[in-house]
Amino acid sequence: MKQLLFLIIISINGFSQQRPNIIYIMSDDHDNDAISAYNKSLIKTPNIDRIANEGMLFTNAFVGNSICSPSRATLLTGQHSHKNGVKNNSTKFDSSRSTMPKILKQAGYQTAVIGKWHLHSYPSGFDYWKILPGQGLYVNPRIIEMTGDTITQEGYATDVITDETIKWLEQRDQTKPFMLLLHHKAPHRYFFPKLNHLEEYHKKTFAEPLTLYVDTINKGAAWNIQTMSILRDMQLCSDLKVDPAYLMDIPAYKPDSTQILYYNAIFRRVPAEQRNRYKEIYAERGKLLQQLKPTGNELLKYKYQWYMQDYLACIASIDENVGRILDYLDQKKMNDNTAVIYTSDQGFYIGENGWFDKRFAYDVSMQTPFIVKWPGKIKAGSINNSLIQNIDNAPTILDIANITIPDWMDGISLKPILTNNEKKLDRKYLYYHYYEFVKDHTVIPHLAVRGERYKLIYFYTVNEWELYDLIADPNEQNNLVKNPTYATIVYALKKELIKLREQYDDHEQAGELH
Ligand code: SGN
Ligand code: CA
Repeated sequence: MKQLLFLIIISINGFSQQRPNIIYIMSDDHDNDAISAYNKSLIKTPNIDRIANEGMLFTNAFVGNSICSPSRATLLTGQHSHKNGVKNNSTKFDSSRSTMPKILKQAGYQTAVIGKWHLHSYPSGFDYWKILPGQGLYVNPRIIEMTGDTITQEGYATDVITDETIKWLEQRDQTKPFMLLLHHKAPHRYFFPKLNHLEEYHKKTFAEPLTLYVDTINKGAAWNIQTMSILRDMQLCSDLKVDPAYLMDIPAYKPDSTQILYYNAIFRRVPAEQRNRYKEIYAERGKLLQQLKPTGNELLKYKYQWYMQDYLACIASIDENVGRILDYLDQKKMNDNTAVIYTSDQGFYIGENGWFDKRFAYDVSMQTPFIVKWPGKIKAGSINNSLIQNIDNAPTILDIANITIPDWMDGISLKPILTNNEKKLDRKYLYYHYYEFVKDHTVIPHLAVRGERYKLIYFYTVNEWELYDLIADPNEQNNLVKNPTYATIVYALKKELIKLREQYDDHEQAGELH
């Protein structure tokens, strides 16, 4: 009897230590406001919402450098950009570094990455990978295989990436737990939807953000220099797919030769049997421009709607494909032992300040969706407002797998709060450092410290500071840095910023902080 009890205890222990599978789904430039679990006014995303309904939704999830390759290097290393070496989109990730997937693989996990990679060196530390070269293509995407060969896979990128993922799930070594990175290309610029979703979304009209028409002049150097304006910088022909034929005779709209090249490159890839229908839908935009010749805010009003129609239709595909993965887990009865994370590489401007793109430490772009389900461990439908950051992703994944987190990672594990929503993270401030200054969007490099209530930003190359009260002014419109009432807050936050730089060993000169 005693022996039987002993055996039962051993097997219960063994079961509880069974290592979970982890599926990390990351899309490219998916803003929180375009997920109905966060915001009901733009789109319904029932499948992404399933993750929230069965798990935990984080309302204060941020990145440390709001741009693609840096965010991906942070996912692999749990480190801020200055430590992992990828500060901008053009730096190659040093694949000899120790990473979260390598550690998992050494511990007996099967590891895979499928989809967008964007780190300029091949994945290492993965048992299996299949990646898009560079930014990737929406239609009939090219795919680099583990042999180094590049093939063309027919179909729409979001579907293709999911098909490939399901194929891998089927053929994986079933005796091992796995960690899979499923990285979508969508809804990244040039926001190209699948035809059935465009059919639906081009008829819709979307609520405008409060700050769509704000005057961004006289708000400081960074606001003046940026080229993120939907009105000025988003291209009718390449971004909004208006046939150049409609634009050539109107000087205000006339596309340059590069934009025409982009337009032709986009449509060349579209299957011949669908091309006419796409063109027919997009011709409505061209006809309207020819007829009304809108300019200024009137033009912005239309461009915003067209942008949202395309962007949100891309997200409809993502949501559908998230549903396919969740259904697969259900069918294979893998739900109970699989943690699923849904996130993006950062937030994205969808009309706030009249902008698109990201990069800034303002909340719209510094924020990212972060939703996790892990049945039996995370209480269904929980919401958590701790300040979390993408440096936490790698430590969290390791901790979910019961693997010790190396001390060189900057982030902390979220497992204690995932498994107990009553717990609070012991963290009051987040560190932010954006570096890249390129002709795409010309955002001035900056440092920032984000607390629960206030955010201090330092555009150090032009020596300009900004302070925002995130409760009184959540849209970050009123820079309080010169207001004497806030002098002590500015002083305290500067100290916090210096402390964070010391804590994370960011010793590179960045203006005059003291
Ligand atoms: C491209 C886009 C930019 C975008 C960067 C970075 N221009 O250059 O709008 O900011 O990628 O995106 S495009 O005309 O080529 O589409 S990121 O996701 O890789 O950071
Ligand atoms: Ca991105």
